Amino acid sequence: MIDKINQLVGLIEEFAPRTAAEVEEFRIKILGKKGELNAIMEEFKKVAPEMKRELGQRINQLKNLAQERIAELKNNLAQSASAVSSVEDMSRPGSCGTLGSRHPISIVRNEICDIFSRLGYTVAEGPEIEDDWHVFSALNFPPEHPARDMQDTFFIEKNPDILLRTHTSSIQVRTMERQRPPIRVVCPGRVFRNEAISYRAHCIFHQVEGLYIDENVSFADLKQSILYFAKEMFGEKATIRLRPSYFPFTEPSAEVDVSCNLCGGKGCNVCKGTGWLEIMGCGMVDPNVLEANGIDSNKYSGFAFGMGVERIAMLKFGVKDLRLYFENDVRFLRQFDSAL
Ligand code: 2U9
Repeated sequence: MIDKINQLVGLIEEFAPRTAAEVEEFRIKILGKKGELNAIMEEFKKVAPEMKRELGQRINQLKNLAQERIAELKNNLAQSASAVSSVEDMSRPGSCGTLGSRHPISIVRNEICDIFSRLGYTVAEGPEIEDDWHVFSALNFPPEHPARDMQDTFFIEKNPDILLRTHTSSIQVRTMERQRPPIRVVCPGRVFRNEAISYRAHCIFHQVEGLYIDENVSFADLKQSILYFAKEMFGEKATIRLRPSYFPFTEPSAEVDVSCNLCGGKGCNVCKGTGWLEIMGCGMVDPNVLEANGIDSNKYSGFAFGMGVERIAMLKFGVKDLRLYFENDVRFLRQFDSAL
């Protein structure tokens, strides 16, 4: 009997099944009603009393070993089965990371550039750290102009000729350096001004400016281009009005208002009862600017315009506080998914 027990211990220890079915078959063979263990128990009844104690312990050990080994084998096979199926099941749907949404400023900047692209404009970009010539002098700013003041512009302390651009007009200046007319370009980018931060002002904001230079470009061309832009951006019903203004780089200059798309021009709290919303500035390029950039002002004329992207996005999406654009709170950003 002791030989039979030792033989079964060896069998259990060496058993190496490949499937759960083989384990179950083995369990029945050892622990089942008609299995090896019960056969031993039958024989045990006939054992002499002085042998019972030692043999009883050996049988118990055999039973525990069989139960533990079978449980262990079942568990191992179940684990490797799930690992294999997750690697091999190529039909399982892929896991998809959560998608972000485009920032409202990017959405509106792209839309502005797309609208002017449809009128034949190309898009140009340029450096954020600029020099005095490209930001001020080439644009007809006199040396004593207040925009050059430290109160308005961020200068590099060691070299006051180097500064953060206050408008993207410097890109148009760089375009004129490389390209002869006809020039038709829109210039998006970040600009920097020494402003206190509030719901309606920030020291960093985004602009898109445009420049069109060719022979016989007129104020009528400017007005019609801006009207096309307004209708594309705010809807077919949009109309515009121009109010006289002043910029060093354009003459004549104007501020552009679009009819309020909320009240349809009747007057509401968004347009402060006027029926109009200011969207941009524009004008005919000052002949001094053309000449400073090597373009013959007797042969060529041009118009330019500039707008703040935050302002257009505020009007389009009804954003009331400009600081929201810079906080990157996902609850704010997620609202623009559908605008993609
Ligand atoms: C060149 C010549 C002329 C660009 C222009 C404006 C009018 C304008 C403001 C709108 C709101 C800036 O973001 S804002 O504060 N811009 O009103 N910008 S004309 O004129 C140019 C540019 C380049 C060579």
